[in-house]
Amino acid sequence: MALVPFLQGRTVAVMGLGRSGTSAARALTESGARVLVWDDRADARARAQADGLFVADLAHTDLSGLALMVWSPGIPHPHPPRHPVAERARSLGVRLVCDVDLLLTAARAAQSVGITGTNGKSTTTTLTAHVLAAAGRQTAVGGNLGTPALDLPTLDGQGTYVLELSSYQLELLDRAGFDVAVLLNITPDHLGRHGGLDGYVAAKASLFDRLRPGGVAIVGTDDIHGRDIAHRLAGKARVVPLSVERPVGGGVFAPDGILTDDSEGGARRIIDLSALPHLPGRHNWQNACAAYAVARARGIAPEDIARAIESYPGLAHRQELVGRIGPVAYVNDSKGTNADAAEKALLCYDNIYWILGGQPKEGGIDSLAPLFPRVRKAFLIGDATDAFAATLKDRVATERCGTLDVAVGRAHACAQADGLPGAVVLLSPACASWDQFKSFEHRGDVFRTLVGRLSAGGKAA
Ligand code: UMA
Repeated sequence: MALVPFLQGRTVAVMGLGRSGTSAARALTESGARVLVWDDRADARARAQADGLFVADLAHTDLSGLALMVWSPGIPHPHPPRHPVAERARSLGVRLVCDVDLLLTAARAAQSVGITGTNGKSTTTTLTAHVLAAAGRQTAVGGNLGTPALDLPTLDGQGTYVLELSSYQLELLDRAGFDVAVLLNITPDHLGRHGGLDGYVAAKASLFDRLRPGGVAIVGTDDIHGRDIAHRLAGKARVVPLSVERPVGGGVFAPDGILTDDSEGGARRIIDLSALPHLPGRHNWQNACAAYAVARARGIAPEDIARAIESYPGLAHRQELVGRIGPVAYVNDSKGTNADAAEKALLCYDNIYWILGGQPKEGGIDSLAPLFPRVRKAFLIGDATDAFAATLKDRVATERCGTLDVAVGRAHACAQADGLPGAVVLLSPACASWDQFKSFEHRGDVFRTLVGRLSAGGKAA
């Protein structure tokens, strides 16, 4: 746990008692602050009270003398529906910050890398941390990824925080500074929360307002927003542009899968990414370019970075290769909870035995139609079955399987019978998991177990 000594003896409020709020309340209490907590849910308040925290209704309690309010990133605040506690805090001049701001304000001596973007944040964050750690650097990795910032250790000047940052967290930064800031890409997301696309882009771009003097801005330039931001930063900070569509002068790029570094005068081929099983697909080439650029900015030699990228084990539930039986690969992409994410996986393979379905998302899978020719057969599960069957009708052979165990068994049987080269049984559901599972992690774990049983010669269902 990181301590926040600058708030010792001060009164601090914590709004929201999920992962980040609970972690912040613990760290602040440990740091000697007087902590008031609140959550709009009664069960969360009851848990906090049982844990010995001081629960106070922040909409009505006296907030005078409050040093700041730690706001949980997931609670909407500036845009409708406006949150009454945020309104009240602002009217009283109380700063709203998230846990990341407290961590980086408290641990100023440490180096910090902030990574954002609509897609690819988690892979880039873990890959970056893997490369730094492989080079013997002390690192702590967390943020939006799952480990709340204040659950990380306090690092000194030798250490580096590698933090995945959501647009929600970026809006709640005040004094945090970054030595390296990465923006991977921007496509429309969370628009309601940010009052539209402009608000979302502004939240993402605000990361670069927090660059420390001498800091490095690493910017994906394959979308118009990234190109604009890189253009605006030119001359104000050292900018390393990234692309997986074309060579970019002064940047790091991999349009053909060969990671090439032109950031230090003269293009230099570093590593062939197309052969790496744990970083499949063009989107992962961009993640690798970003991690490479961060590591170079931290002074790690290109050869060492290349070796570390090669040894990256990949992230669970994101195109995770969980088994091979005969000619067939079994890939767990349970994190593919919407069509955009599933598209990334479908693009990587031919001869796909596709397991999909669950709790449907708006828009369904219509946008994936151009990729349907890659699918040999679709195996449908969960609540989305009827809707997806209608979309796939007359375009892809489909089986209604109901549950994941049945789908894995059927997909396995079909793939093995066909024996096609490069065949993949792919769980990339394009749906949330909550109709049949606790979480996408749970769904992916079940898939892994079922494939394990098949590998051992058993049956999935
Ligand atoms: N709550 C209220 N009032 C409200 C809404 C919520 O009191 O009006 C309370 C809830 O009852 C709950 C708490 O707020 O107790 C939840 O807070 P939260 O939504 O910020 O969730 P945390 O559990 O603290 O998790 C947050 C991030 N969640 C979000 O930003 C939605 C996690 O990112 C992050 O891993 C975690 O902090 C640790 O840093 C998740 C996420 O979905 C992965 N992020 C979004 C994304 O990636 O798209 C941005």
